[in-house]
Amino acid sequence: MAEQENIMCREPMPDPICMVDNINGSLHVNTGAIEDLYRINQPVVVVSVVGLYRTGKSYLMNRLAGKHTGFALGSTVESKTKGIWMWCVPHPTKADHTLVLLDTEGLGDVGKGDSKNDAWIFCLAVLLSSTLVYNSRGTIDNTALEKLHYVTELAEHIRIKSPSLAGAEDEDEQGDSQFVQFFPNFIWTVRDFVLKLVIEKKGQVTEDEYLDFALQLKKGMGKKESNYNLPRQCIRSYFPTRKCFVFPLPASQDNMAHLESLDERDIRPDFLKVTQRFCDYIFEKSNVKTLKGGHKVTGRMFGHLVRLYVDTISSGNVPCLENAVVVMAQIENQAAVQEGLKVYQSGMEKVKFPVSINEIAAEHQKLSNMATTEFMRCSFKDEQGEYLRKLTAPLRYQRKSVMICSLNCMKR
Ligand SMILES: Nc1nc2c(ncn2[C@@H]2O[C@H](COP(=O)(O)OP(=O)(O)OP(=O)(O)O)[C@@H](O)[C@H]2O)c(=O)[nH]1
Ligand SMILES: [Mg+2]
Repeated sequence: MAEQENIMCREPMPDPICMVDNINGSLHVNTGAIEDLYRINQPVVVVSVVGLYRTGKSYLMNRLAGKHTGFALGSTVESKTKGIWMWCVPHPTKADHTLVLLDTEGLGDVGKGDSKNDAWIFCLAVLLSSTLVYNSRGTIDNTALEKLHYVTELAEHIRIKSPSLAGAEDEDEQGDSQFVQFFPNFIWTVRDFVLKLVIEKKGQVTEDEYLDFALQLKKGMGKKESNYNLPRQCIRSYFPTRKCFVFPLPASQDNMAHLESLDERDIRPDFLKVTQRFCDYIFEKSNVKTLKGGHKVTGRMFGHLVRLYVDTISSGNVPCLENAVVVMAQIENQAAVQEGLKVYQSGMEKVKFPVSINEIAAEHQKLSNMATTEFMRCSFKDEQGEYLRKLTAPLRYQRKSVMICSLNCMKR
């Protein structure tokens, strides 16, 4: 396992890979990407970017990867990124962690015109990431917030508890009031911001104050007020933290069309400064992805999680956080049993027979303890001890057979 853990350090993924294909409005996992994830045993920090198409999302993600190229940009008006692309890189500041960058298909593409499909892409980004970056151009005005209507639809697209697991007393848990406990941190990146950060009543404000100002609610209960307030209320109540970065234009008009290949000297220093602050913030503050209950997600588990959520959505069902924990626990605990058995077996293979009955009994005990420790390290939520029994039963059987083996060897 230690050797596998180093895979990301020795062989970082050289290029992004498509993780979720979007074919004719239906989502499918790309097995190659999932297999890449299965090989990562490090905890993952997952950062995804969402937002309207052609707003510089892929460019920003490349910056987070510390590269000029990677996620494909394209310089025409047509949308470029399709589905969800993934890039796993060693975390720049957290040793033994992998940073998973998810670049998503632009929302609101007129050529596609499928807002239901857009809503699922948005929903997947929310479900999968530990930090969600919402990217837009211009200003955070009412139009920008109306375009973020996907956030108001999340309550229809995500369940906390499975209907079969929820009792009557859990009805409250079915609502969106619990989202904040499980949702990613939220960052709004505003691109090509050319105004001054000044608010009439407050004077100069910070980027975060600007976002808070844009998210202020209107008084009144009328339809107009509630339409205005809904996306703002959702952003305020669903995400545990909010942060805003405003980016100036990155280069002169002439250079904008080939931004990707521009020399760093031709990028405006004030753009580079914000980009640096943005990247530093993500590297420092983005947490390891966790499941409901707080269990840390490794690359391997993340692969299972992607498969589970995408399969659920493509089969017409609503993804459920509680179900995900149950499924993850089954997969991880089964693997934990195997890891435990491996520890026992590799230890026993080193014993040089013949050995006395007492010695083999002591060795069995020592290796069983090591196997159990390994199981405990890898397993989670084995509350009824179901999987621990799947380890201890074969170990008991092993005890008998090594004792017999020892006796036979001694007789010879
Ligand atoms: N004006 C401006 N252009 C940018 C910025 N960042 C990138 N671009 C350019 O805008 C175009 C689109 O950038 P992408 O990063 O591909 O945008 P996207 O949001 O990923 O686009 P889709 O994948 O189609 O949704 C490219 O030509 C980029 O070079 C920016 O901050 N401002
Ligand atoms: Mg893109």
